[in-house]
Amino acid sequence: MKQRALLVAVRKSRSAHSRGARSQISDSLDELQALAFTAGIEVLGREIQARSETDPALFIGRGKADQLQQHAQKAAVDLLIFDDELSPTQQRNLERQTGCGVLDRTQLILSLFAQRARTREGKLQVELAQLNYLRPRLTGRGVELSRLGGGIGTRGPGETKLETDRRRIVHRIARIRREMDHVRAQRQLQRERRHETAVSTVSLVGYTNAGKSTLFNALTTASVPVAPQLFSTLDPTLRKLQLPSRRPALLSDTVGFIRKLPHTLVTAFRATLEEVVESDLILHVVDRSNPRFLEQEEAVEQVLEELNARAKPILRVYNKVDLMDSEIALKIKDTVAVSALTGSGLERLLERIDELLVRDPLIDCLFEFPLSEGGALSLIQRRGRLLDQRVVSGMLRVHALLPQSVALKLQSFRL
Ligand SMILES: Nc1nc2c(ncn2[C@@H]2O[C@H](COP(=O)(O)OP(=O)(O)OP(=O)(O)O)[C@@H](O)[C@H]2O)c(=O)[nH]1
Ligand SMILES: [Mg+2]
Repeated sequence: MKQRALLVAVRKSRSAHSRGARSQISDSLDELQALAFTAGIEVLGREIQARSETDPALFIGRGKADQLQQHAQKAAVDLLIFDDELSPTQQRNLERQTGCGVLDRTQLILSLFAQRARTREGKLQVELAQLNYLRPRLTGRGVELSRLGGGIGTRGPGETKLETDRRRIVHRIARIRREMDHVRAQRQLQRERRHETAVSTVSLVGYTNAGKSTLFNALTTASVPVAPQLFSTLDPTLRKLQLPSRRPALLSDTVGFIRKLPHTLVTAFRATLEEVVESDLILHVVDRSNPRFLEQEEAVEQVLEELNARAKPILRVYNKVDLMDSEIALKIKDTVAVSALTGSGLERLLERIDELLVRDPLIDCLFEFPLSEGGALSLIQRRGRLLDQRVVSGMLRVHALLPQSVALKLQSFRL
């Protein structure tokens, strides 16, 4: 049977009168509702409480919690879903106070990911995120149960079990980490091999539902599943991209981002997301027809920042322009406007990708090394062309022609 839920949010009353805060909350709740829907949960309504601060024990006010409890009883609500992350204590207190199951946005996203993961790697990553989320929460409960179990120092029956649970989690986390390290090493190896064969890689990133997979299919004639749902893609896929210049390139499709993406997920999906960070070009796909596209862009940029990928060449691709007024679509500058669905703009996009993929061009560089820096010189000899070397006032001065990637490694010695 479908679970029935109410969505709950707190609006900081300091900003109660600003229309911005109101519409921001309602957008965020729209999205939470979409997440719930995707997870197969029926949403019956929303409750927004204005407060100056969230309550440390209940997140919302006690009166509001009582009201929710009555409401839940009348309407047979099973679940309360909070739009912000709850502390373990708040979650427990709320469950006790209202008699409903309580979830926060992070947990909802985590369980959605768990439902979606298909490959072994995807499943491991989600499990890792869940365990990391659970761990501090178990400890919190342990403290409380040990108090129930008697005086300080005595071991309550609950505590023993929790200790074993906790230890089991720690072990499992360590094991998954080892397996993921293995996966990462393998991917790294594959990337290096691609690097050697001078195949450029291009990654699609973007807000969930922006149309990444549709664009991926349109550009590569692959058939990755596409759906009007959040997080339809979790596992990365790689396909050959046919560029106008006929240079070899690979395109990768991957998991979408969302506002308030749980940090544990970003960390857990590192192996997948490294593909993005290490690609030669990032295509940031934006659903330009969404009235909230600017905020979505910003959320994606924040994640890229977290991944240290902001310095990469990024091309913004405004998608779904078929849904827009053609006047406005024409005014879009500095980005490529496309419709992955109708195919309009795709030729121009491929040309732009080609222009931006200057695969590791050679750079003329002048360096100054301390004489002890022998490794740098041998790197230059292996990977570039040494034009001149001489000692100038106790330092080794080197003139060389180097691929950009190598030059970057020695950046701190550049003159
Ligand atoms: N009208 C229109 N719809 C599009 C376009 N591109 C994608 N869509 C639709 O947008 C929805 C989401 O597309 P996907 O390609 O699954 O989006 P995604 O970014 O891969 O989403 P996730 O993998 O869930 O993060 C689907 O219903 C697509 O048919 C477009 O250019 N125009
Ligand atoms: Mg997708």
